[in-house]
Amino acid sequence: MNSCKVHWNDPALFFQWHLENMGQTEGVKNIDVGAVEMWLRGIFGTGYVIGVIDEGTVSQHPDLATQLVEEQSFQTENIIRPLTARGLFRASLAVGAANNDVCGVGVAPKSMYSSLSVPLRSFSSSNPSHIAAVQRILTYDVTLNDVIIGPLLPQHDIFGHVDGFDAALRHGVTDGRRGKGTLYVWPSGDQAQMGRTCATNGIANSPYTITVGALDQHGKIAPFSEGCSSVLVVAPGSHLRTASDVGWDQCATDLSGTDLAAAIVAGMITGLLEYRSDLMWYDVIAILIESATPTPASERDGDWTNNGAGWRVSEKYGFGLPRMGTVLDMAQQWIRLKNFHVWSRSFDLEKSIPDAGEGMLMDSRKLDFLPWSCQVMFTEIEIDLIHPCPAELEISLFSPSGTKSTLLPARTTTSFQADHNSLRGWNFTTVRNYGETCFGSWILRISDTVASQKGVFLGWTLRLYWAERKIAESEV
Ligand SMILES: [Ca+2]
Ligand SMILES: [Ca+2]
Repeated sequence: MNSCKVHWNDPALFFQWHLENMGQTEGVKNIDVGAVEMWLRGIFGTGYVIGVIDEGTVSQHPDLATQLVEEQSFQTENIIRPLTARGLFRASLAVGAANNDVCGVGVAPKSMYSSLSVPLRSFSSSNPSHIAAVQRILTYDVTLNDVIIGPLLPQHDIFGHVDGFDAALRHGVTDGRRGKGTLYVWPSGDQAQMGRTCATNGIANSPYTITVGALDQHGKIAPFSEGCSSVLVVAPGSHLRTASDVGWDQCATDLSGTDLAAAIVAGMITGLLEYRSDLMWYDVIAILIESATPTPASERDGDWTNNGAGWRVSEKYGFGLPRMGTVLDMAQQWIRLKNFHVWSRSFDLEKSIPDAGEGMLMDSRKLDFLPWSCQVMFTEIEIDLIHPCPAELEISLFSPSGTKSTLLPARTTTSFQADHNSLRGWNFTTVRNYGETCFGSWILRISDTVASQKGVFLGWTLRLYWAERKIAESEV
């Protein structure tokens, strides 16, 4: 670590390349979140609490024990001790204690964390008490837990598309953080090599979550990191070093996961909130998007496109890597967005989907009653269809500006749970239309890519989320 600038004695700090990458682990300089830049401005996340969803994250480790807010934690009674330490990794990457001569440092070492425990390994979406447990922790102490880090989940195809999670997240962004909105930071998922994508993860697909993919120390996407049209940003999430309960004062090394990248982003967010406590949840998202940039390695690897508003975006990398120097510079000038709107319209039609054909197109027609000032933040599509094998389907959305979002790629059947024979009320979100005009025709395309099994399309709902942008007085 740059000892000329930061005088902390934590022995692993030097190796925590995600905080400041100088090539110390053979990575590429500046592939980091610029944490030192933030600390040098006197910002450490002071006064904020990050809720960590896991099977329990209470530890006597010195980097964690001092950071826990027990009264804002929720412990499930039947979990005595976590069998996995992932929640501890996440907590220490976000808020691990600094300058205690132990292990490393969190991105926001003066933020605190709460432990929101839920049985993850046994989770079943057909068990109402499991659903209720997740709904409860998503909004537990919602006015006090400012940021929530989501976990990796088994069988996440099913997990998100459950009635009730959307309502819980909406409650969090409406009432959380005393009306400014809880920030939900969610991993995109770690099973890309098994053909999975976050398109089928309903919570990662919510417009109310910040979906994060994982970078390696060279700035390339980690091979396990799932992509989809709702990935917002990427952060370091491969070969990391941080505190856990491997030993009283030890560091765990060589850790990887999109949930760890999400934890790092959560620490960045409390730093941003310390600097600008007045920001609404959607201001935070807009600042992350606008400050993120493609890494040099991603330029050779990504599927970057320019959207209609000139923002570069990729399904693997989202808008790229945000770094705290730029985030704080932008926050200093930021004029708060106002009047967050959700506009929606449903289109019902019962129509069989052509089997193995070109696909069917549905057109929203001109939305000429929307205000001209409407600039999209997120686009959400709710799909209602029945098909014996939804994995044969590919669903894409084309914005009025012509930007394509693959809402659901055609996949191998193994990536879908066997008991899915419909997509009834499934929501897909794309962030790829950020800044584009709402105005014009939105075209949905559904293709059945494999001959034999056929389905029926019942209807869709288009939801546009946007906020009004006030023009700076200096620009008038
Ligand atoms: Ca430490
Ligand atoms: Ca078919």
